[in-house]
Amino acid sequence: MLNRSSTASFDAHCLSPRWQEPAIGIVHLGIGNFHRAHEALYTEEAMLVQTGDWGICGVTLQGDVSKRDALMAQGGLYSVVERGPDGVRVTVVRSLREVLAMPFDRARLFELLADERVRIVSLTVTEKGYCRDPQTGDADFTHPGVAHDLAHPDEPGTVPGILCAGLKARRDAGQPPFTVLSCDNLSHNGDALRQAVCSFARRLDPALAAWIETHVAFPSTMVDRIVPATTDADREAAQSALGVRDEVPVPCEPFRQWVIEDRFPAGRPAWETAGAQLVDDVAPFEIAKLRMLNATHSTLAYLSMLAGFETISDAIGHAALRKLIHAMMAREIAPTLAVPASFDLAAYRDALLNRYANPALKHRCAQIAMDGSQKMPPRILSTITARLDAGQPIERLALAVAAWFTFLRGRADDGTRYAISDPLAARLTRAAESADTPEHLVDALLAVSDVFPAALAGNPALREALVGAATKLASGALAAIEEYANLD
Ligand code: CS2
Repeated sequence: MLNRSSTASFDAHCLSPRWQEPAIGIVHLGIGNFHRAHEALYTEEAMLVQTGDWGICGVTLQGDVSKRDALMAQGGLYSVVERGPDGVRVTVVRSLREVLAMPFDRARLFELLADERVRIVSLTVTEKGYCRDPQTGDADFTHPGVAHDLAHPDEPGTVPGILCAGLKARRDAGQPPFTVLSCDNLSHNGDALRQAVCSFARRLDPALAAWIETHVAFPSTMVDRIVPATTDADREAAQSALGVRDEVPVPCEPFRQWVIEDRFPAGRPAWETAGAQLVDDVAPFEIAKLRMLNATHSTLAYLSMLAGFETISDAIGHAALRKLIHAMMAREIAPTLAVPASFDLAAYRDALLNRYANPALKHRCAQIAMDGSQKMPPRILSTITARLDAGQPIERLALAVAAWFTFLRGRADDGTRYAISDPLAARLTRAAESADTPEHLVDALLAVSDVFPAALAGNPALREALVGAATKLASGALAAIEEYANLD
């Protein structure tokens, strides 16, 4: 099994023999596959160019002791299995030094958050992990976890609660705060997190909220790498390359990108040496990625769940679906994006289509289809709103939303049943299952105000486009794909 004391067999798969074990300087909340194939790798590469104590302590917030135990049994080591059209490359990553599982390891987490040597707390907790009220952007005070953390601020379990408790410890000890770095797919992710944390702190201790507002940096980032769930094929690929067993490898595509707003008062790894782009304003990159990549990913996922394509590469291999996705980006999404002149949107679009076609990745549509209530607003509804405001057509985008609605009935066109995984699953499936016509389906789901703000839900052009698309989908996704691929 991989471990830190016997690297001989897999030395050739480490990035460099010149590795010095760093002390922990980053606590990362949400130690899923994405972080391990992205920030942890950038951080390792950066430390190889410029030494520094930027070891990572990863935290799982779901009480997943099996993940902690599997990683700790390997001393935090794991391999990244990069799968490209031309083959597989396996790299052992060493920057992860410790793994904790909340709530079991709370004392150790708070010891680290209070420790001045921890200068960054980063996050990949997915959209729902922010516990935001979708209407106001403040922490959602009706969320049971948030209510618990307000009543028991010393035993927090949510992101706003944990960050406030950690920042309070710094302030009370007269120490500088850590920088808080969101790496999730939210629009303006730094500002969104700052608002959730400060609104939570205001309820608890207004002076703490004021201190956070003045002293804590929440830079925004755009993160990009397609990272599926681990399968046995990845364990086998790692073992055959390394000669030892890795129980927790991470598969990913060769491509990766990280654009970071450069505001780190307490310092940061030299991530730019590993290819990260440090910029003054991330917004154009972030919005382009959400609206082009994540939006078309979700569209492919919902249409595929209905039509029966298992992976993104299967879906994009279907000629009409590829044509539809190309047109959706070219005709409906790209024209809404204000990007710098140097950002070539046509090249970006074509590169995305090539990344989707990677046959080695096996990115399952069911994985992307999760949490639609959290994903649709920033990925697709933002573009729909911009186009409706400008009086522009939205047919293809409406097909994407109608595909999500139809997906929420819980069965594919061939009758296969699947589960809906979403924080709003109960409400969404009740609405979808009770509808007996496309009109009812659209009306029942437009009424979910956590997803559709009143102004959007009441827009007649949106309703008409959704009813049209839902009607087509009712007679089969493949036929709807053909028809929408050939729109003028
Ligand atoms: C995907 C993303 O699962 C999803 O919803 O759209 O995880 C996507 O693979 C990444 O954002 C790519 O950077």
